[in-house]
Amino acid sequence: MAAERKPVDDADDLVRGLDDVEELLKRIPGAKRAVDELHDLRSLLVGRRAPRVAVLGRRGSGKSTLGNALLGAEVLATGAVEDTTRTAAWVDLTVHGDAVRWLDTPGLRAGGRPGRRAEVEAVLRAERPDVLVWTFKATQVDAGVDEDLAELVAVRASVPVAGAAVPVVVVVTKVDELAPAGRRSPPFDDAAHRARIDAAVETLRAHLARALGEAPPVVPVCAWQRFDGGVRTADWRWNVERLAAEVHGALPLVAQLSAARVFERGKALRRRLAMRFVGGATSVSFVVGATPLPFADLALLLPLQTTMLTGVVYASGRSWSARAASEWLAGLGVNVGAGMGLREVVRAALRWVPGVGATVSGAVAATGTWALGVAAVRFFIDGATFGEARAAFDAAAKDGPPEDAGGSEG
Ligand SMILES: Nc1nc2c(ncn2[C@@H]2O[C@H](COP(=O)(O)OP(=O)(O)OP(=O)(O)O)[C@@H](O)[C@H]2O)c(=O)[nH]1
Ligand SMILES: [Mg+2]
Repeated sequence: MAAERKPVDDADDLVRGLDDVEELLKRIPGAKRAVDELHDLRSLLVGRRAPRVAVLGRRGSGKSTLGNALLGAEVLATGAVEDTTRTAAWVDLTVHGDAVRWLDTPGLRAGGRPGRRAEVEAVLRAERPDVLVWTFKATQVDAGVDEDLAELVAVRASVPVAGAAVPVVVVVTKVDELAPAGRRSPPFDDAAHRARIDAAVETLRAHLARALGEAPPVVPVCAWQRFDGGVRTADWRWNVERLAAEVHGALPLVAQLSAARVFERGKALRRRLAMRFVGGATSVSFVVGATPLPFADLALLLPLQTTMLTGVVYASGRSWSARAASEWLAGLGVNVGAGMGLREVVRAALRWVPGVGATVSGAVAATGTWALGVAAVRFFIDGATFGEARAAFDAAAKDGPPEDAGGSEG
């Protein structure tokens, strides 16, 4: 388990390498953006931790089912009888080889349980969630909603402020129940049904704007799945990708890599995060490569490219080692010796980029990083073959990175 959570084989080495890059960047006037980018990549990979997601809402509104839908596994108890979840406690869940900390709460507004909100607030105060996910049943977005909204405002206010109030993502659950009779399963492309879903979202948006004075994302979903003995036998999930994207977007950088892995319908997120590593490493490589000696040399590109490749592989949901890296490069046709560390492997790959000698220019450094990153994304994220990844490398090495390869895009 501990080994699984380590970002790379030789994490200490990598951190020292990134420190060296930062030292260099700090001596270069005008490299502030590159320093920020480097910090972001570092937070994403080296600083990575499990996301903390808290799900709240009325009894029986589908909170536990929603957790199972996002994670794609039967990890939380659900039930037709209201009040299935009885206690609020953070739990560590392991799904798809990564960890997430989840707070599944008992329904608020439980008649006869006036102390329940205080319990939930105490748990939220003790450990701050990264995001509050608040569920409203599709058939309950209007009548009686004021009480839910008052609870949302009060509970959110109980979460310690960290720079800003904790972000909220609002979910309209069980949208299948809005369907005209007899058409309840996805894809919900019936126009009348879609109009009802849109109307429920708009109604809730208006209430939220009034109660919160801001406009959190509101995502309609169907979350229902059936598992028999741990095996999924029915899947009515609809729009869960959107929800995964909204929750992911609300997370701090340090929680984004694990979240992209644990959200089962998160393929688009995984690709975007992988490209963020590639774009960020490319733009920092440019600055490093453009710096005249004696400060910069090829070795400084290695921690950057190692961070990038490790980030791409992790985003794809796999784990990574020097051995896996050399096997991958060998598969692409790069000659790497057996038993090399990850940095040596990356160094070997770099020699393969046209124009790389003892020193490199900014453009060559950026191109080498970009081409390696693009090949890794094609292979690990898109599932391309070695031949296709090699072709992507060659094309990227020929064309160089696009103008806007810089990382901080959404
Ligand atoms: N048709 C349909 N049923 C759903 C959906 N989501 C949840 N349910 C059902 O609604 C019931 C309650 O779901 P839970 O996930 O247990 O709700 P909860 O909010 O966790 O409930 P408590 O823990 O009791 O507060 C269960 O029977 C679920 O199968 C959905 O999207 N569609
Ligand atoms: Mg529950």
